[in-house]
Amino acid sequence: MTRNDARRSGGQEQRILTTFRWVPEPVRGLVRDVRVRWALEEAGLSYSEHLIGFEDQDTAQYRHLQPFGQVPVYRDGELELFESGAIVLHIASQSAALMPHDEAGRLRTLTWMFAALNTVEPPVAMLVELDFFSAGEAWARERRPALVERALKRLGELDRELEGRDYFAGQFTVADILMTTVLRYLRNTDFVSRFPAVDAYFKRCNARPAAIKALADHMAVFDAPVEA
Ligand SMILES: N[C@@H](CCC(=O)N[C@@H](CS)C(=O)NCC(=O)O)C(=O)O
Repeated sequence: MTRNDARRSGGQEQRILTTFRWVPEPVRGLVRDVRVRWALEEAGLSYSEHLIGFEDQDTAQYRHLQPFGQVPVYRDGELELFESGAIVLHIASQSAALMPHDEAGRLRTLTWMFAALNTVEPPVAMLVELDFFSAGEAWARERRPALVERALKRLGELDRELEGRDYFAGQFTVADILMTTVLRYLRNTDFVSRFPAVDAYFKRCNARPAAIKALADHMAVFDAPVEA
């Protein structure tokens, strides 16, 4: 539920998601605020948006909230958080829809959250950043095959892991939000579709109503007139 939905219901928002009001077309849908929106939708928690521009990233006020000048930033009442993983973990701690109650299930979920952010995201992000920002460079053409190989290796490992199960931690959890948004970075390639279990998983997660709503709300920001 975004600011506009909340306004319609007359709500006063204590949760505020800060993200960019504009990003270039090729990265729309990939900005990490989508993770937070998705987690909030799954948890049924309403929030409002605070939109910033690139010119705000280096202000002392913003660096106080986000030391690296990045998005997303999230406020929940008095609590200010940065790092999308930490933010969705906080949201998951408020909802059984995102995190099992039992300790073994919670630890399985944490393990797969770290796997998404620490083991799968780096090789995928390296390849995608190269394709987005350096595609025409001679050095990038030389470097790319090794990065492709690394990303495909990870996808193969995920594929084996997903055989015979729908989600990484037994049931749908916040770890699947992180993993799906990482896999989405590869949307300009056919890599995900080469691995049947990963492909089915990716489609299964993206088909969730909360995922669809989160992405639509993220994209709606770029259609809105820019406020003076
Ligand atoms: N590890 C951080 C990464 C945040 C990040 O890279 N955000 C991007 C948008 S998805 C950003 O703000 N890029 C602009 C910049 O780094 O200056 C997180 O997960 O929150």
